[in-house]
This record gives sequence, C-alpha cells and structure tokens, in this order.
Amino acid sequence: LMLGADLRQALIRDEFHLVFQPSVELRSGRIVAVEALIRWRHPERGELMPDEFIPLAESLGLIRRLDAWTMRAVCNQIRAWDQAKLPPIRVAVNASAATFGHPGFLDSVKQALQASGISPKRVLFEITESAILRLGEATEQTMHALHALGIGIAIDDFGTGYSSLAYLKLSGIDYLKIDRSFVTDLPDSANDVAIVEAMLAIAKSLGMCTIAEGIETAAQHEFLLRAGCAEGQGYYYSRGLPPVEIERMLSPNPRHE
Ligand code: G
Ligand code: G
Ligand code: MN
Ligand code: NA
Repeated sequence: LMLGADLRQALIRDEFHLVFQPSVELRSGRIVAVEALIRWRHPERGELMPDEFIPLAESLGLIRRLDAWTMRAVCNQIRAWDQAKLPPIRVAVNASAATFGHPGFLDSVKQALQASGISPKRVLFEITESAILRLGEATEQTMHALHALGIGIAIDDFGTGYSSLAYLKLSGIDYLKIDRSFVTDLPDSANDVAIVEAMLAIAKSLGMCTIAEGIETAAQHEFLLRAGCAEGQGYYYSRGLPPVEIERMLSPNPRHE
C-alpha cells in the first residue's frame, strides 16, 4: 500500500530507468536486438525489479502511464544510439495487457515514434499469450495496425499461457519467444527437447522468427543453434545492461580493457 503511493510519486519524480538485455543471433553471435527492462530506483528501498511493482501498477491503474514512459524512453534511446552511429539494432518493449488493449494505445505509439523521428522497424512489442487471450477482438486490430506501421510483434513467454494455439492465426505476429522454463533443462530433458523442437517447427511453418529465453549454458546454446532457433537471450550472453554497456558492446571499434 505504501509502495502504491510511492509509485505515483515515482512517475512524477522520474525514478525509473531501463536496462537492455542483448538478443544474440545464434549462428553469428552478433547482437541483433535488445530487450528494454524497466527498473525503479526507489529513494529508500533501492533498485526494485518489475515483479515488485508492475503488478502493483496494473492494479492501481498506473500501468499505461508506466508503459508510456518506457516507450518514450526507448524511442529516445534509439535516437541517441542512431546519432552515435551504432548499428541499427531492434529494441523490444514489454507491454501489459491493459496497455496493449487500450483504445488510445496505437495513437500513443504513433506519437512517440513521431516525436523521436525513429523508424517503426526498430521497435518490437512483446506481449504474453495470456494477455492476447484476455483481450479478444480489439487485439487483432491493434496487432494488425502495429504490424502495418512496421513495428514487430513478439509473443513473450510462449508456451506458458494455458491458451490454445488459435491466436497464432492472427496476422502480425513476427516472433515467438520460447519461455525459459522450456530452456532450463535442455538438452537433458527429453520432454523439453521434444517441446522446443515442436515450437521451432510451428514457428518455421508459420514464417515466424524464434528467440529462446533464459539461455545460461553453452550446451543450451549449442542445442538451440542446431535445432534451428534463430536468436537467444540469457545470462550465457549477457544480463540486462545500462545503455553505456550496450554502446561499448556495439561500438565498431571497441576499446579493450
Ligand atoms: O528482468 P526482469 O525482472 O526485468 O523482467 C521481469 C518482467 O517484467 C519481464 O517479464 C517483463 O515482461 C516485465 N517488464 C519489464 N519491463 C517492463 C515494462 O516496461 N512494462 C511492462 N508492462 N512490463 C515490463
Ligand atoms: O519479458 P520477460 O518475462 O521474459 O523478462 C525477462 C526476465 O528474465 C527478466 O526478469 C530477466 O532478468 C530474466 N532473465 C533474463 N535472462 C535470464 C537467464 O538467463 N536466466 C534467468 N533465470 N533469468 C533470466
Ligand atoms: Mn519480455
Ligand atoms: Na519472457
């Protein structure tokens, strides 16, 4: 309850910042994207993680303002990286169901893009399958419109939503992000091997790109590479990093320490 009052203040006092977790092309090891992950620098409690305040923001009706903050911050970051002449990587943005399903969402996205002057192709929205299921018909239109703008759409935590696969027929889905619960026990678990191979096959036949989450070991990386997964994210490559660290990793002439 205390934290809820602080959250309203935090939006005014601008206590949030983003870290960026690299997404690596498995074949080449190149960073092709980053996922923006919000953090709250609480004046007394220190750095808070999203699971400590996103559910609160959702229940207090503050999530749209928080997600709008993230979107603006991401657009500004992309512009800054462009001005610094870094390679044009994609930046993935997590959006809650309430944000994605709101009638004003599309306009707010367009506005953020226009204000920053960045290309829509640089932005990818991550939405969970449970969120898609909760939202129904309006979601299809939103996804279609975002896709038409050139913005990418990823299904986050794929396989964990207790949902049917029917929503995969919706147009506009570009990426499936295989949830880390299926990656953790690779390659030893025969069940997870079978499930992940089936997910990769579905994605391939539907023309979607694949990203595996939570890769922590070389063995997991090797398995996913051989199985045909396109990209990977996880502590094996990097945790979420502040912008300067991303700049250092992407810089064409890295200064070695
Ligand atoms: O590393 P981490 O604890 O940051 O991420 C936890 C979860 O928080 C992720 O699954 C992600 O979906 C969610 N998350 C991170 N940043 C944002 C954000 O800006 N908005 C929303 N709605 N969710 C976020
Ligand atoms: O959006 P999403 O729910 O996927 O958010 C990613 C979350 O997963 C973040 O909390 C991030 O810190 C966490 N994460 C990223 N890479 C790894 C990893 O390799 N292992 C584990 N255990 N967690 C990870
Ligand atoms: Mn995500
Ligand atoms: Na995820």
